[in-house]
Amino acid sequence: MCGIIGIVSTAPVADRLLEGLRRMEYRGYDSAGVCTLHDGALVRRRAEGKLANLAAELARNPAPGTVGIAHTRWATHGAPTTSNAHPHATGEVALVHNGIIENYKPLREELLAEGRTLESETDSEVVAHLVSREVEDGASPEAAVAAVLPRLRGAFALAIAFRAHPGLLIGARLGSPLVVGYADGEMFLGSDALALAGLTQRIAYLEEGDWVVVTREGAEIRDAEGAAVERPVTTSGASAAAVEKGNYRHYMQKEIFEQPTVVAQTLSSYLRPAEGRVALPQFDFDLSAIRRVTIVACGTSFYAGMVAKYWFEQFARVPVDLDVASEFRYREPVLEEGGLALFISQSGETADTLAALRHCKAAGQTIAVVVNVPTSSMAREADLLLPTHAGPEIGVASTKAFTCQLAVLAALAAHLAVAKGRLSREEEAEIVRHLLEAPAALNAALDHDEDIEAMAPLVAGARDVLYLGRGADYPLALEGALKLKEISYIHAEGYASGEMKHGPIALIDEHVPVIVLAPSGPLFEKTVSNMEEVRARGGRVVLISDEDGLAEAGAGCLATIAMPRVHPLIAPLVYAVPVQLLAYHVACVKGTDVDQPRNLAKSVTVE
Ligand code: HGA
Repeated sequence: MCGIIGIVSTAPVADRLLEGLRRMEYRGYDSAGVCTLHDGALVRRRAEGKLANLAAELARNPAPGTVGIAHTRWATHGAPTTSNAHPHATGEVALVHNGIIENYKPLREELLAEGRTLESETDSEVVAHLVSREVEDGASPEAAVAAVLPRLRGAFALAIAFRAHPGLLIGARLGSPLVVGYADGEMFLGSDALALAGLTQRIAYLEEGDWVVVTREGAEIRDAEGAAVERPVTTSGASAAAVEKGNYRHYMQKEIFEQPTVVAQTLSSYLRPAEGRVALPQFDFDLSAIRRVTIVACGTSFYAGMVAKYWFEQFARVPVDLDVASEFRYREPVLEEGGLALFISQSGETADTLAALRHCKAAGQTIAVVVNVPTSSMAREADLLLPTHAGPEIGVASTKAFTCQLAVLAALAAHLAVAKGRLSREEEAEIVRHLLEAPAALNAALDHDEDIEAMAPLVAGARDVLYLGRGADYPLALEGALKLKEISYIHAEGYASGEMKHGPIALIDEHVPVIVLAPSGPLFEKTVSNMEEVRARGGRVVLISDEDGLAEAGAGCLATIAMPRVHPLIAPLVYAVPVQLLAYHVACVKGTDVDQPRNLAKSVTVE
């Protein structure tokens, strides 16, 4: 989603603002802009499209100044044009915004009725004018912001610069994340610690409703009531190096190949191999008393949750409800006492998921979160924080975060099962043993990269693709289809193998590749029968299976992809690799923008 950065310094800021935007470009890339304060004026530079266009604009028309704000946009209101790009400015105020001002229409009417001219179609611009109006009427920057914030409904992270006050910026957050960065003689605002990696590691996280006045000397933070508050300054581990592509062509490719390492890293904080035990971080409630689990997430995280539903029910015999976050609150879910509500999100800031979390919290549920950013809003609001240790995920299409989520969820399922008395010590040790095999199995799966690259052209020409899987591999079929849609723009659907005959089979012809995920095991024969139903209708099958599966059913397929033979528990982690690689190589064949696919953005902080 939109990325925000602000710097108050004594040295020129434009280059560093641009550098910060580069680290955040994965969040949004339809336009970008910078505004600095120089010689008593606001100097604004904006450009449509990728950040390179803004860099070129700044090369042509530099933005001098030692104080400034910048933004990379993922449009919600108004087309991705230069005039809709942030910063939005009046003569007095310039502002960048992440979020949605839900009541912008009446505010806009009010401003227009006063004869003010608004230049953009965005919701954000009204905030610049509201603040500006106060300043023009003689209010100080602090008083202007304090007067305007209570009038805004919706979600916002804001950074505001004032023409007549060149030594300060004001930031505010409600619903969208904003951090304050501390350094000697200069201060920063940013959407997250990663945005400020390379500038500072000393970070304070604003709480909901906080706003902050930032000067070169420091920050004065106030809460929603205007009372001065302290927010702890922590040392962020985010490093600029972690946001480099290394020798890889794309972030997504790098992140796919990081999976053995980061899954091992994640597992190491949940498993005690020597004792054959699963261990969770500290928490303060009785896991054995949990009677129902409600899992809520979006996108790829939702599919991780879907795999977890299989595991929780199979191992712990606890009933699981599963919802996409954007639907959850609005269907008035029944949340019984003694329920654990589990939220899964790479960023920990996903607006729909965060709103669902708060809904469950208000309803008295115990809150657990699986997030990749341990300082995120979800992490801070949870009773049980289960971090993944995937490192920064920059590719918009999630890969390593997904497999790390699965690793954590498998550990949680086992732990819950032990707490519930459903798993003996021996069975727990057995699960630990299988989970520990995952990193090596992921490596073995990655060894087939070249085979997958070689067969990608067979899929790249298709208009539609079906993915089939059964049991805990069914969510993988959904995830495979999502990955392909996201980065290659080919229409793809995932189905439970047995469901195909109830409708989607009508789509089958020789032009629709059908990707079948079928590790050998108890469900293999059934899936192969569904595959035969496809073939009997002229359909072309790509079978992803292990040696035994391919020996039994590989003949006559359009292509086969060999996977290591693994225990069914870790099959969803391992089979994530070929569907990720297939989507990746198909996108490369098609020449699409793998890391910044059209219309998408990472860390979806708007509802
Ligand atoms: N509503 C603003 C900001 C969008 C945003 O935060 N996206 O993540 C706009 O459309 O410019």
